Amino acid sequence: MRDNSKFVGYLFEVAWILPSVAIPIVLFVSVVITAFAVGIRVPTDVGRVDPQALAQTAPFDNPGIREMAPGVYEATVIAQVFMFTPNSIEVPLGSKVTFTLTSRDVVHGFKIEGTDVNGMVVPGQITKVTATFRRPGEYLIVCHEYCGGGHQAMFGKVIVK
Ligand SMILES: [Cu+2]
Repeated sequence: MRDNSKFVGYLFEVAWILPSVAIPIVLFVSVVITAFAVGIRVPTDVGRVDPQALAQTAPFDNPGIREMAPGVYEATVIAQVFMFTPNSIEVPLGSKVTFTLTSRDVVHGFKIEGTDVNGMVVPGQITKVTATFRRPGEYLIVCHEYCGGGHQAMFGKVIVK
């Protein structure tokens, strides 16, 4: 009687140990498969750039705003601790602006208040986000990925006139 209950206890232990070993293995294998076999990419993966060579790589060698067509702009912005370059972008009312972003150092965020622009800026990756500014005023750009001790001071603005 006593031996039998020990055996049942052993079965219960095995019944818990097997899944607790198997589940992490299944998770690890699925991460490896999705990373290498399925080719999972970061969102808005539009290209890569060497973060050490931004000064020599277009368009990041010349950050700023460019008019591509009437009312259509392209803004090249570099994020780094703890600033955006350029820090202030001015466009006319109704402009459609595509932001081409990358980071010089660590992961940053790029959120423009009052728009649906909300991107991650990853070193080595190019991020593109687009917004149309239909309301005049100042739109705050904030870094919303914690990037270090001065993170709360990392912001910029879009001025729409
Ligand atoms: Cu930040």
